[in-house]
Amino acid sequence: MSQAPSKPAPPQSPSNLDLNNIQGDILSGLPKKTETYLFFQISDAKKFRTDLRNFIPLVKTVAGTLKDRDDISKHKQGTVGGKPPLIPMAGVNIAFSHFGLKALNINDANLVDTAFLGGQKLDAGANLGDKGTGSGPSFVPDWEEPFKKDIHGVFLVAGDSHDTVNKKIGEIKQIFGVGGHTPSLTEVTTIVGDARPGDQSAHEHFGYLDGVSNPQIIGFDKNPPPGPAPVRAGAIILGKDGDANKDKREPWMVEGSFLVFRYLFQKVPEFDDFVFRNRLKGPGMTDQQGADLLGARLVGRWKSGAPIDLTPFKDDPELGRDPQRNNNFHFTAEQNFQKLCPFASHIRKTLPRADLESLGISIEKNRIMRRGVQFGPEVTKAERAAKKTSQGRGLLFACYQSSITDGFQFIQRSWVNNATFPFAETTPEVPGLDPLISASTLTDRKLSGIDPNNPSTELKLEDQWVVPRGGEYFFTPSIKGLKEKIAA
Ligand code: N7H
Repeated sequence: MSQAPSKPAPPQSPSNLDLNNIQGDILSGLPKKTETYLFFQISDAKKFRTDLRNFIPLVKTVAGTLKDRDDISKHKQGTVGGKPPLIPMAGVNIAFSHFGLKALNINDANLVDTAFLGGQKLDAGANLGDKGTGSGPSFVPDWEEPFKKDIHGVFLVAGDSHDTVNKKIGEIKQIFGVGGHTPSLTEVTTIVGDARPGDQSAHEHFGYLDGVSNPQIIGFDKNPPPGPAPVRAGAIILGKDGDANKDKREPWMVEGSFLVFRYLFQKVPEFDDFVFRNRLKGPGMTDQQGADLLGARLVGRWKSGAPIDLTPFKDDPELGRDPQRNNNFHFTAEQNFQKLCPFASHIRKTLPRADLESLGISIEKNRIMRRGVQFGPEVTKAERAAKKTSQGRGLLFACYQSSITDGFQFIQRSWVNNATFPFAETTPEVPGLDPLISASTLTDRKLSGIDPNNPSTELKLEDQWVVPRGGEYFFTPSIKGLKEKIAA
């Protein structure tokens, strides 16, 4: 499904974005039932550039992705009765780390972002709070071995099935001579993510609907549903209005975006056990309802996706699947209070909405476009019975932004890992830490607001149920950037 150059160009987006120039995953999300991340090192820079020229036509742009999505919905509409078989389809994107650009002798100083220029290994200890040994520049995170190496780049290949994706990966490997006598890159590691089976396909491994809230881009997203204010394109795309470093960008940087990748393992049976043991209790509430209520208060949404700010005590699956309503809340009804939604719940920590906006603080620059996929098998009976994980599973977390220091890094360091955010001095209780993704290296891990009737009661976080085991910061260039700089 690579893009044929002869296709008529779709109309330009009114936000002045060239949809044939921007890689597809950034704004429209490559359609996927499965996605492979192939991480590589460049072994022969000169040959890599030549090979890259042959690879560029495979890259799926936003225009190509929108066309794929349109084909998928027409295919679904045209099917009478039952679920139609999926259209064979693969989408390819590519991104480079600072170390990859360096290996290609490209000066990337005007990308400006200190997190990107230092790399995620360096950031992991001091700014993200990952476990590890040593300190400062000699910090070694407690990650899987391949991620301790310098990774130069990554191919993202998403598609309907392993067959289609693997065929596309075969094509890519052939272009770069992998397996032959003169490869221009070496594979560091390959990770396969898969949507979960059946009715859990859009849910992450703890069971919560994912991909509900992402920034709406002014001029690109037509008729944005009610919810957080749409953002200018430059919050996500470099060189556009809303990119704080717009004036510094060189032509090859424009219409690119920073990609953060995190290899996050989830301890599902342990999380479920914790939630059950600490379940909330109330008149007429079953044990399972009490556990579901606690889980919903940790996340800020029920498993159906329904936000607890709108339906605090009972799940409402219809609300959960209604895009016109499921994001239409701002935490305004309870400024400085957490009866409806705990300050430290995952979604309030990672997008505090009116908690900041009501103080006149814009959160546009902190928005990230999330594009994760699950990995690993379903929890087995044996794991459930033992209340202990024995097989690796979790989230291949990915997000795009025009600044990692204002986006992912800021959210993790200044909000998630900060017990006094949002602003404890204006709130009656100390919020505490994000129960899902705050760093295990922090002491006194706890949060308040769990019991709606006694918001000051604190819950101790006994474990870290999301364990970072790798990652890197990348830059996803435009097609022009690939052609005119990286492959030039
Ligand atoms: Fe989160 N989860 O299943 O509980 N996340 N997240 N996340 N997350 C969100 O809105 C989850 C992680 C954000 O706009 C939902 O799509 C899990 C990291 C942001 O209202 C659920 C992991 C970071 C939002 C989860 C994980 C973020 C968000 C609600 C790791 C960044 C949007 C559904 C394994 C530092 C907030 C939805 C908004 C939503 C879960 C990781 C950030 C259910 C399991 C590392 C910005």
